[in-house]
Amino acid sequence: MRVSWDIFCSVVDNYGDIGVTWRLARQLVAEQGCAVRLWVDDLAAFCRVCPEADEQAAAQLQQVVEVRRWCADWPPVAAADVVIEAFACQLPAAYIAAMAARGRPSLWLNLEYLSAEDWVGGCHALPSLQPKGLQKFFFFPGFSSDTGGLLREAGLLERRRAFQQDQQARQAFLCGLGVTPQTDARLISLFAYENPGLASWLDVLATDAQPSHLLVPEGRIVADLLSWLQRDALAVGTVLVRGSLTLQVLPFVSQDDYDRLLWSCDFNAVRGEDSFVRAQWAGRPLLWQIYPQAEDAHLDKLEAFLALYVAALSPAATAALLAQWRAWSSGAAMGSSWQALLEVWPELTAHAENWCSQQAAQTDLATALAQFYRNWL
Ligand code: TRH
Repeated sequence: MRVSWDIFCSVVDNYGDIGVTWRLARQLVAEQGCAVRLWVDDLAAFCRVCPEADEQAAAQLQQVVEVRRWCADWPPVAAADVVIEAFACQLPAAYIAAMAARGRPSLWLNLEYLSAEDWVGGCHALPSLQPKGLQKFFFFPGFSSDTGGLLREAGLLERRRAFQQDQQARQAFLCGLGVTPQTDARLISLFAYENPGLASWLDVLATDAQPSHLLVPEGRIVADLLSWLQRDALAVGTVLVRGSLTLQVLPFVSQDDYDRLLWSCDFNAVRGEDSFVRAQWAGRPLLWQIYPQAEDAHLDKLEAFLALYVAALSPAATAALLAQWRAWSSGAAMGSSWQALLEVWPELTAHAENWCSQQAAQTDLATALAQFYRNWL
């Protein structure tokens, strides 16, 4: 009998909640042989990361994952062997009752947001007693061996490296997106929240000696791009040139194509949680815009990750990277930190690959979850 999993995803905003749970669901099916239902309360968000999905369907099978619309009117369903409430979303009361009513109650896991903070290792896998004999555990993804690790599909890095070594594959992929960069252009992807610092970065790219080609998936940062361009609109696919800088807005693509986009670029600006992890697996220098939280709580998380990420860098590369990431996450001017970064570019490029290999030595999150269930039995 296949182990059954129910994953509950309530979309708070953006695409990280659905992005993480969809990726995890696919991996549990493909690699752990599980039967997975993914309950999503916002199918429009799901359709962004899985464009072939049907926004209207109450139930659909996508890549062998049963995707169910999670609506207030909860249907009576049997509870699964393992239940994941993603990011502390509230399970339906009737479903909790069904978990407890099983011969052997379901294993209940709260999958937490990713953080590099020290306390995470101490809280990972801690139980919390629930009524009716149920046990809930807190499962923390993370960067160290005392956490649940990161989402990483089997063979991902081998596929990524093969793609990066195959110039034709890269060219064909980019061409399919309507992107034909100049041969000497630095290719940069930009997935970001609104950021007043963008204009200063674009200024410096436009006057740089080396050409850059900036690819911007449709989304929140486009308004800042338009204001720098002094335009009202920019259709997807249109190519604009300002000095050394070529700009292009791209369509929002499937998760797998977004991976290929990250693999194709020399530098990736990413945000939130899932794209941040994917940029690390791309093995290329990256810039992270952390999801902003009330009272600047996100800045501690940023510093915690930076402390890990710069540990093996030279003082010059450390200074350049810290300055750039801190500036980007606070909306400050980016010109001088970008210039400093260019000075240490080869070191950062090598470091991105080393960091990727170091992180890949950890057990991945889906495997860790499946192991946790087996040990719990
Ligand atoms: O969309 P986000 O800003 O999500 C955020 C974070 O997860 C944050 O922690 C959370 O609190 C908040 O949502 C509610 O960034 P993130 O996490 O990178 O998610 C984006 C997803 O979209 C990711 O799975 C990659 C995917 N994606 C595509 O599939 N195609 C695309 O073209 C792009 C640009 C992204």
